[in-house]
Amino acid sequence: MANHKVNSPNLSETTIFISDLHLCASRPQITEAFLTFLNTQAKSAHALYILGDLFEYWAGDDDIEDAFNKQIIQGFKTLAASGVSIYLMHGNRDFLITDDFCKAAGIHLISDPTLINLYGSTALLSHGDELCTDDVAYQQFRLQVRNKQWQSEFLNQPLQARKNQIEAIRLRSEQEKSSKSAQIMDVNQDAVVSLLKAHHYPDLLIHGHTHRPNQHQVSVDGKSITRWVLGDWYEQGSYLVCDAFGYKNVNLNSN
Ligand code: LP5
Ligand code: MN
Repeated sequence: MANHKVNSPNLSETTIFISDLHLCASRPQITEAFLTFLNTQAKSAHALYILGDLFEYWAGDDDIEDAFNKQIIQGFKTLAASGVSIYLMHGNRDFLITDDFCKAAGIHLISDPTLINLYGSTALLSHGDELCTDDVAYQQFRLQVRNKQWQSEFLNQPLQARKNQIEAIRLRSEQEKSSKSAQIMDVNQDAVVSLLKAHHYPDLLIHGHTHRPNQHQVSVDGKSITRWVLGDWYEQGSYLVCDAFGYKNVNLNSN
């Protein structure tokens, strides 16, 4: 584990970060792994942060009655009832999640970005898609679908009609991604630096979205800031666990 500055830490506490689970009924193995994770590793944590893209996509909170979604909600509810604080940030797939889902699941919705105190260090949390500024087509799409007026018109349509449109956008997104370079779909360094400056040089930036789990050192005005990129849950689950002594990445299969 890396060393970190510590102010009056609770030595036994841990905080877990995950993102990009892309949960859906058609990937039962990862669903099973996630529900087991909630019932084991997450249960022994003080807090669980989900930094976006919990679901493959979210068409609106009127979908909380769906059997698959109910199963996930129940998993969170049980975890929250055991005393773990659960925080959820929107990703580019599930930004339509609102209070109904969060209340049912016992989750606190947090903004992107959110700055937290992590055992004496400052950690800035983000999904990460907004940092991919070279992906101009995506940023234009993002601007459109994050518009509140657009969202309320979209949500006025029947649930199945919304799902059909999202499936069509998903196909288009996959087609377009296949002709975008890896560099275009990564974070832009200037965007990272601007964000870190705007948030007064936190010790740590934790984000997901790019599915390129890694630890980078970013130099900003003479300060060295760690940028931690979380992995996705397509092949196997992984999570970042932090305590007063530092942080480490854990892959579920190698437990
Ligand atoms: O998710 P990921 O990592 O595979 O790809 C993202 C970007 N793609 C997306 C699209 C989502 O995957 C699917 C939509 C989510 C559902 C949200 C619900 C509400 C919206 C309903 C819309 C009808 O986010 C991808 C990035 C990639 O990350 C890497 O950063 O490249 O971006 C794209 O591929 C977007 C295309 O480049 C542009 C798509 C234009 C589509 C325009 C259709 C017309 C507009 C309809 C109304 C908005
Ligand atoms: Mn994403």
